[in-house]
Amino acid sequence: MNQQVDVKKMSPKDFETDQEVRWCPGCGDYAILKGVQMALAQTGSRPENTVFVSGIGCSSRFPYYVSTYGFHTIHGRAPGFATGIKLTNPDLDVWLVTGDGDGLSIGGNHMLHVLRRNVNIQIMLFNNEIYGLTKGQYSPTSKPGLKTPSTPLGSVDSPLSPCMFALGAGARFVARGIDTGLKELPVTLARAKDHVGASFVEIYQNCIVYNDNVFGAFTEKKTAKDTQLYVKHGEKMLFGKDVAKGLRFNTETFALEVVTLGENGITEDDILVHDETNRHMASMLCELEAPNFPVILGVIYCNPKESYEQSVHYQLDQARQAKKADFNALLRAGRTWVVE
Ligand SMILES: Cc1ncc(C[n+]2csc(CCOP(=O)(O)OP(=O)(O)O)c2C)c(N)n1
Ligand code: SF4
Repeated sequence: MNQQVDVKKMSPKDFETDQEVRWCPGCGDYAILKGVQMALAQTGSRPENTVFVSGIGCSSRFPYYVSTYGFHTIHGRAPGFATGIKLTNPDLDVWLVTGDGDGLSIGGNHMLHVLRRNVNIQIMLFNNEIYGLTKGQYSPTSKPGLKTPSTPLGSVDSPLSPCMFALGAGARFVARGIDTGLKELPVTLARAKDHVGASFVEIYQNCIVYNDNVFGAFTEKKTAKDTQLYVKHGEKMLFGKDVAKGLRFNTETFALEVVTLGENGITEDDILVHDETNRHMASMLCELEAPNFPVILGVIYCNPKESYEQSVHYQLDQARQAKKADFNALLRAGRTWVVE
């Protein structure tokens, strides 16, 4: 007879480990860790069913600090490991942790393919616009002009937008959060976990040592309401201290613009409603930058389709059903040689 066993309700503390945390005091990674532990508890995750996979970097030390299974793998290659884990055991909940250097420079190619294939995993890309672990070289997301040991005269590179990259690669779930946004981040991560297919979440993370306050233009608490817009499906894209500003689509410039309610005849009817299934809208939202626009946070795009491992296992099942396996026939098939 089957015995009913009570499953213990997990709290964020249950996902803590006894490992010595090796991040600098004040690093944004601490807050993200907390946000992830909150999300795991909220979504009823089970440690024995959850795996964290990372590459190399400060952010990639993450698996040591969550009490689940974990793999600290090789530079930029976490997507390959995560794909293998998910394919062999689709019941596991797989999270991938990477940095802007790990995931978009050395691992850019791997990131592209895990998104294009739509492997059902959660990808968190901690964007601090710098290589933290290797002591502050510029990264693919660094702002032009940034002076670092590898760009002593200032970077002349055009930076990459992680969310635009994800959309371009075919991602069906694209979201954004901030390390300190502990009210919203667990909600966004819970949505990522629910999504079937690759979910890409860019998290702005402050590296206090090598790129401190690089996101200050929109993370300052005092001005956050005027510089951040947390989008929700089906809701008007309004923001600002008095919720009097909003985003409107300008049909002449074919672009989004910030308007103020009550000015020049603007009413709530002019303000766009967020439709997370609209890819065109998502790409316009991802491109908005401070200080002229609010930075868009939350679930920007969500439009599920069959995941990679679902397609692979379906194909295998079909192949198994279509043919009767005959091991002896297989052994005798083709040419054989007799060694004398
Ligand atoms: C093959 C290889 N090349 C280079 C390095 C050196 N390296 C270690 S971490 C890292 C980048 C880390 O930057 P990022 O991914 O942005 O993570 P952060 O440390 O900022 O969290 C590099 C280049 C390495 N370990 N292995
Ligand atoms: S170097 Fe930067 S990213 Fe790395 S632990 Fe220190 S503050 Fe965090």
